[in-house]
Amino acid sequence: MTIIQDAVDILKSNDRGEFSVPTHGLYPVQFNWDSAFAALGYRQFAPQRAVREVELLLEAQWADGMVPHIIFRGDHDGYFPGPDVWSTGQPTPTSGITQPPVAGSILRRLIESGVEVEKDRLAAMVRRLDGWYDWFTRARQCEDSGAILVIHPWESGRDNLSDWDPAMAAVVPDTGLGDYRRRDLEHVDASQRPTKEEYDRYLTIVRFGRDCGWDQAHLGKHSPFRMIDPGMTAMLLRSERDLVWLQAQTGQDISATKARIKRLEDGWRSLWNPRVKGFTSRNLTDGAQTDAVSAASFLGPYAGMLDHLGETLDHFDRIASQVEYMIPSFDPNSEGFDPQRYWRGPVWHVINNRIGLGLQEIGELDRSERVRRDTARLTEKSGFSEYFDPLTGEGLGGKSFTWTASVYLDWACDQSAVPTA
Ligand code: 9WN
Repeated sequence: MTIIQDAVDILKSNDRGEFSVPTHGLYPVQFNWDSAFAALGYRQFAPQRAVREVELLLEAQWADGMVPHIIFRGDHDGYFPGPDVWSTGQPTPTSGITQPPVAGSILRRLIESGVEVEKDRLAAMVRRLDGWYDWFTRARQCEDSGAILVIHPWESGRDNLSDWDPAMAAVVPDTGLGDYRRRDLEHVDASQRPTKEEYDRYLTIVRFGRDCGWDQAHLGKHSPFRMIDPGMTAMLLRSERDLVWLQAQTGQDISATKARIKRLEDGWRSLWNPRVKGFTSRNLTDGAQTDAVSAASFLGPYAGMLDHLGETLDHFDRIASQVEYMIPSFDPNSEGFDPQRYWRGPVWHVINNRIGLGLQEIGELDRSERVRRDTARLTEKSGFSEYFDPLTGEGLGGKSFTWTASVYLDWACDQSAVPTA
């Protein structure tokens, strides 16, 4: 009971009224997919607060349909890069890129579990989701394959994944960046965060976006970093399927969504890498496919895609026999695996949650239970850290994390112990 109470307390302490912060200090702003996961947690004890979290996130939508990755609300002074660096010119300042679109899938979960939302209000949210997903087809979809690309590592939500290394090495750091003060290192040990070389390149890509006035179609074609991402492709595909459900609830037309789903299914299939026998990323600039499995390689079932399931589960079992806690963000057998550095190996509750749900839905119950139990054990051993070492279970990065608490409450812990609203 006390761990459950701790999770609730963390959500309450990171609540800023109508939006939540991922954690106090390190991330004092609203983040896109963090907010979606926050709603999962609020659902348990404040269902209407959960709805408002998703609604406010969607209200930051740009005129072109994009829902940005950061919305600078409230006191955001401690976050770098701030609104002046992004310089997007939005009425409420935002970053200029997006993040994995899990908000719609979580909105469906709210409604399906009985949270009541007035019909017109829900319909407005569903239209915004439709606009966002349609934006992906215009600004982030590969014309030939239908897969989804990211134009900045931050867009993927998996910032310093080893997959991005070759494409990042090709980004020539802007010589005019000058000295800048990284605020993240005031909160987290440098050994657990991206390096200075990576930050220089992150900021170089931001400058490129700013210099083209955040013309999203231009960025999709010319950003110095363009990686086709199985994570983004799978999460968008799942969101589109959940959008069909939401559109049906609100009497909206589903035909365009259905057509987009077909393209995305082809896109997911195009990421199959026969050398690795897994779904991997690809550099759009030179066509090179990444020869390593990452946690996103296991998102097929979540996206409703069962192609090459046997080979995918073989990788799952191999990795499961190598680590104490599933699922490392990057294959422990691959060069570039680092169990402590951010997205290069650590376990993240949110990714476990999505993969675990997918496995459960297709009846892979032993494997989904392994993921769920490992997620719970991590928190029961090391609390509500941002991410965890898959070998030792040590909690890493920021502490008192909103999405870690949410996933624990909504899915990982013994559900019969959670008090309902
Ligand atoms: C940059 C907030 C965000 C998450 C991302 C995670 C990390 C930001 C950062 O924190 O990214 O976007 O400053 O490192 O990688 O997934 O949404 O929790």
